[in-house]
Amino acid sequence: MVAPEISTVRNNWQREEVLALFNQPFNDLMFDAQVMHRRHFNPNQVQLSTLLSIKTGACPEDCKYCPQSARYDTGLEKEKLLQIEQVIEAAKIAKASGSSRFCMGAAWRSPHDRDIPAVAEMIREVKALGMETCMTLGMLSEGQADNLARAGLDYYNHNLDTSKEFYGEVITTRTYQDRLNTLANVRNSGMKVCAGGIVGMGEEQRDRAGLLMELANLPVHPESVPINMLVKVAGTPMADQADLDPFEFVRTIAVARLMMPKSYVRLSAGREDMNEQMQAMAFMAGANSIFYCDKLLTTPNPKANSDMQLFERLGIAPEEYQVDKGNEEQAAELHQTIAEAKTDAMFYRAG
Ligand code: SAM
Ligand code: DTB
Ligand code: SF4
Repeated sequence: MVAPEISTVRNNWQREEVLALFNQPFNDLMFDAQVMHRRHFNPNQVQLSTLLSIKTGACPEDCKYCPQSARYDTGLEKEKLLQIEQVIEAAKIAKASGSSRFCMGAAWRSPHDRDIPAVAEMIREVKALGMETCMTLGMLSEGQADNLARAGLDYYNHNLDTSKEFYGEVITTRTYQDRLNTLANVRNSGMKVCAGGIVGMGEEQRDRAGLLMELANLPVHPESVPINMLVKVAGTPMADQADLDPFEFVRTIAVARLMMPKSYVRLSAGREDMNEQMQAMAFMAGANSIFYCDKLLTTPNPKANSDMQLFERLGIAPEEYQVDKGNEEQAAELHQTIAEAKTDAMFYRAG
C-alpha cells in the first residue's frame, strides 16, 4: 500500500528516504508507483513529444556525454541555426505522426540575445500549427526567459543531469548553481519547467537519488521530468561506460513517480537500446511521456510505427491530440499513420 505520507506533493525530501524508496523489493516499489500514478493520471495514456535539433554541434561546453561538444570528435556534422521553413516542415510531420509537443534544441551554452527573434518566430509558427512548444537552448537570463515566454513558449527544458556531488565528473564549464538559476528564471517567467537528468553515466545510486531529490525539492515540481538513459556515443568520454542494470533504470522512474506524483515523467533518450519489455515496465512504473519519431537530437530513436505497434499491444493511447477543427486533411493523415501502425502490428504478430 502507498504510505499516506508519500501520497502528497512534497518539497522536503531527504536522501536517506529516497534511498529507502529505491531499495524496496522491486514488486513493492512498482506497486506503489503504479497506485500513485493512477491517483493523478490515466494509466493508459502517454504523451508524445518530438525533438528537432535547430542548431547542431560545435558547442563550447564540455558535457562528457554529449556528441555535440566541440571538444570531442564524434564525426557529427555541425549545422547553423535552421531556417524557419525547415522547422515548420519538421513540425508538420511530427503533428501528422500524432505528436502533441514539438521540442527544439540548440547546441548552445546559452542563446545570444541576437538569436532570440529567430527562435521567437519558430515558437509562433509551431504554435500556429496547433502544437505545444518546448525549447532547450542552454542557460537563460531572466530577460531571455521573459522574451521566450512572451513569444508563447509553453515549456523550457534544462536538465540538472545528475546529483550535485557527481556533477563535477560530468561537466566543468558551467556549475550546478548556473542550472538552478536558469530553472528559477524559467519558473518566474511563467513558462512550464521541463527538468530531469541522465542515468547510466557511472554514477552511484546515491547520485540518482540526489538528482531526484534536487528536482523534487525545487519550490514547484517541474511539470515534465525527462529521465534519459545515457546514449553512448563514440568519441565522447562516456562511449565505453558500463551498462546500468535495467531494473535500476526502472526503479529510477518509479521513484521519480512517487516523489513528483503530478509531473509527467518522460522515458527519454536511450529507448533505442531498450527492449519492449523494459519500456512496458517503465510505463508500469509511472512513465507517461516519450520522445517520439525516429530521431532524438542527433542520435536515433525508435520509429513512430514501432512505437504505435507497442502502444497497440499494451492498450496505450497517445495523450489527446488536438486536431484543429475543420482541418480534415490533418486528421486523415493522423488516422492513416495509426492505421498503418495497426497493419504492421498484425504482420508483426503473425511473424
Ligand atoms: N545545449 C543545451 C543544454 O545543454 O542545456 C540544450 C541541448 S542538450 C543536448 C539537452 C540535454 O540532452 C542535456 O542536458 C542532456 O541531459 C541530454 N543529452 C545530451 N546528450 C545525451 C546523451 N548522449 N545521452 C542522454 N542524454 C543526453
Ligand atoms: C532531454 O532530457 N533529452 C533530450 C531533450 N531533453 C533535449 C535530448 C536527448 C539527446 C540524446 C543525444 C542526442 O540525440 O544528441
Ligand atoms: Fe552543449 Fe548542451 Fe551538449 Fe552540453 S549538452 S555539450 S551544453 S549541446
